[in-house]
Amino acid sequence: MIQKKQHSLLNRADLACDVLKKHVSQGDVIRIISHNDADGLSAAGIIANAVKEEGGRFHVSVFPRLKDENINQLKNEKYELFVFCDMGSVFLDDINNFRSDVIIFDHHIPDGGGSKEHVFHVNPHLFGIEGSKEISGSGTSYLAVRGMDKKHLANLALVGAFGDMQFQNGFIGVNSLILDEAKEFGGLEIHNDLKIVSKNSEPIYKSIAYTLNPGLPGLTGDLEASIGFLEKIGLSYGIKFSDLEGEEQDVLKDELIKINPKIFGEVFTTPKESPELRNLEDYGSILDSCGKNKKFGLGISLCLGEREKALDVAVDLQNKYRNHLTKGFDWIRREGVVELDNIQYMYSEDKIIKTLLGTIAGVGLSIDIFDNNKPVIGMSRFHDDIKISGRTTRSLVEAGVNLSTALQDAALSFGGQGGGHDIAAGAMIPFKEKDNFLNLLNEIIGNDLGQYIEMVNV
Ligand SMILES: [Mn+2]
Repeated sequence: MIQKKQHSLLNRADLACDVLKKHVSQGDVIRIISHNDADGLSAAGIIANAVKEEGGRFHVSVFPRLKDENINQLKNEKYELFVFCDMGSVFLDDINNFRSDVIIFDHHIPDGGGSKEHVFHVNPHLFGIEGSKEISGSGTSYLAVRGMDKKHLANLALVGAFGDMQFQNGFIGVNSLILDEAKEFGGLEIHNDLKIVSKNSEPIYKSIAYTLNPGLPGLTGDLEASIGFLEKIGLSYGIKFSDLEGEEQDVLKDELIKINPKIFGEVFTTPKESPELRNLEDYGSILDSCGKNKKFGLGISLCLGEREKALDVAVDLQNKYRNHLTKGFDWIRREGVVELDNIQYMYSEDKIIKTLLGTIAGVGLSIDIFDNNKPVIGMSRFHDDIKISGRTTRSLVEAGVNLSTALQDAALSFGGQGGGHDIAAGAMIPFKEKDNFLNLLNEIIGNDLGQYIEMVNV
């Protein structure tokens, strides 16, 4: 059933749809601006597909983060319609000053303030809908092209939702509406199966070792352990999961469920798609690799249906990333973390590991390579600064830990800055304050937990 607030969002999207259609029919080149992650690339892909199918033209630019200078430059470009995807809501004030029509499809919390007549702001938060769980940037973009008879693009909207980690034991809110349309118009199928990655395209030992969500303790990030595990249960490790006999698949299923029951659940596939992209989560991870490697055009091409060579290149990028991550896990298993009373931290100057510390921290907590009773802090040096990525567990958050405020407070004390979410946050501090920062953070987390510990001691 569609709720009233969802109706209001859909109505706003329909307005945007009319604007988009008008400019395409006038022959205007549609200027698309989007974010570099899986959600942003899917969002841009949805709009680009719709424009292309209507015989229109577009020009896409992708940014890791929208900056003032980007906005200023865009403002001076001579286009009749700008479409911002998965970003833009916090720049509403500046975007109001654009001379042409603008559509914003975003799901991040807006800055407040209204939009001028020529700015069409489509954002779930404007209608009381939670944009971090109920709809992604690509979902928001999709809502506008539904009205152009483009419901076959619903799959791509879910690719973005997966990329944004909006699937938590199911899709809710507007995402479930999009899911229904993907089943009806996009050929999407759902069945219960093992949630290991690249089942149709990689040998099983890689499918297992490269599975990050849900994590498999003892196997995730460890190719050798995966080979050993498969040999022990009598399966040949070098063939694809999809090529195993039914009975063999059942053996593997039973053994993996013993390690983590969450490894069995709903899997979303488009059977007619290329093997590498058949699973929507795999599709999202390939787009993510394109984004991380700044191959934005490649990501958009995939969304537009290009396969063969483009797909080979994208899969190579994904493999490169997976290789790096495996090396990162080898590194942390070998080196271990430094333990303080209330936090544990790792530090690297390696140029590859530096970029992976957030993922290693988050996934590491789910596969028991860290002490689950302390937040994990990743630190890496960038010139005279240290970049910090912190991750903790849901149960520590419930016990009082808030990494966002802890990292922010500790960083501000030493001339840095920080923030994020209670469970995952980041900061930047001057290099020379490394030890002072760690001591203060250790104290803050101790205080966060203090009340809880006293209660337990009583
Ligand atoms: Mn997003």
